[in-house]
Amino acid sequence: MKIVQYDADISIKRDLDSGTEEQGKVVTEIIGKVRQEGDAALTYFTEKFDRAVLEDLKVQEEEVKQAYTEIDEETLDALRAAIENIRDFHQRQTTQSWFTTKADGTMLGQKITPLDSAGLYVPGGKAAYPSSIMMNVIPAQVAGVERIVMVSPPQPNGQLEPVVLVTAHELGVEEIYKVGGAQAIAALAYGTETIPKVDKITGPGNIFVALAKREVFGEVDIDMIAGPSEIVVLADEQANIAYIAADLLSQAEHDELASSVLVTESQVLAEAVAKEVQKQLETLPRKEIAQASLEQYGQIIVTTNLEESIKVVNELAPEHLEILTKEPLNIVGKIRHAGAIFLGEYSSEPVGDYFAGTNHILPTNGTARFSSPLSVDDFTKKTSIISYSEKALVENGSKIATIARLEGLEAHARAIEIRLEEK
Ligand code: HSO
Ligand code: ZN
Repeated sequence: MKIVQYDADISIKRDLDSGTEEQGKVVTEIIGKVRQEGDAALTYFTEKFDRAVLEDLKVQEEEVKQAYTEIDEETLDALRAAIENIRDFHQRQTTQSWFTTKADGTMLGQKITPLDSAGLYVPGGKAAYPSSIMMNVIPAQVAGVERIVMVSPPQPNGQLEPVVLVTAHELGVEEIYKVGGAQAIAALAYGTETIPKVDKITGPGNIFVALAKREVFGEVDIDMIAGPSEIVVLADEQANIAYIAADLLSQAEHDELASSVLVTESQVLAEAVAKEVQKQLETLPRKEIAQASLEQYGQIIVTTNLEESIKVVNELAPEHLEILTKEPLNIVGKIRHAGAIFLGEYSSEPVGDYFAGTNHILPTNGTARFSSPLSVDDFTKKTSIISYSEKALVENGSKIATIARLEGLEAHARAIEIRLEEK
């Protein structure tokens, strides 16, 4: 990893793939065909792109039963424990509707309603992470979303990954369709004979999925388009070198575009971590990916003191921040921009990726400046409630009419005044 002295020009922003014109055209065509032909188009594209010939798009109970035979007890135990923790954490995020009254009899309020339905996209193959299924499904369930649907591209034998089916079943998701790519997004957005449309689509996917989500946005809501993973470790001279290296590698292995950064005021620590990363890298199965990520986006930034390190972290606004200093709690209050903050040497980032209960779908690429982790809020909406009393309208009616006429909207003014005349 390269070691650089801090200068004001640092960034972990990356130019992310926003797709070529050609890919955009392909996606528009796929969406058009699904809208016109429904299920027939889904079957056609699944054969073309996934090489799977399907009789039924919907996953049947026997397939779920079969999937259980391929998952061992230990795995099941771990998945169940993670689900419990994630549910527990998200249950604390629920907000209540509220009402307020004034002396003149006015009542105002905000009513919280869950979305009616949500659709989760689960990528195929190795990228079908059970943890990401949990992180999308649980906040929707806690919010009270009644209908939760999953879509995922089948393997050529027409099956979904067993771990996807088992995780879905453990979560209580029963409506699963074997369809992926832009065609799956189109089906969720517009509906087909088999797949009824949903109100919101979430979940990660390849560039075709991302482009399709952008294109259907407005017809339905979508989540943020997540970028590659990022970790920033803020450490002082006493931090454990091997732990820092291991944590930097844990996110570098995600993607060649992932970004792992150490910020420290200790030159000695900086050099030791650079060496240790190299050593630990050698034995990693995903060495090539991690190495490419570190070469392009890995950095060790050396600052002059802790205050400057904190400033750097806020400028980077990372998805994940680990604070490995003597008193991490003293620093939290000074961090303004980060998706998730991990305190102390036992809070390694994978604890949050899988198990602690917090959501691992977090703002990336500097968007922690203005965005939050995926949460129960993302699956609810608010409705304003207004109840004015006669007294309140009589007292305030002329002010309302004045503003209406200021805007040149006479009918607005009269709608108020017609109620005042009789008084
Ligand atoms: N670190 C990723 C989430 C994840 N890690 C899923 C492992 N599986 C989010 O940036
Ligand atoms: Zn991760």
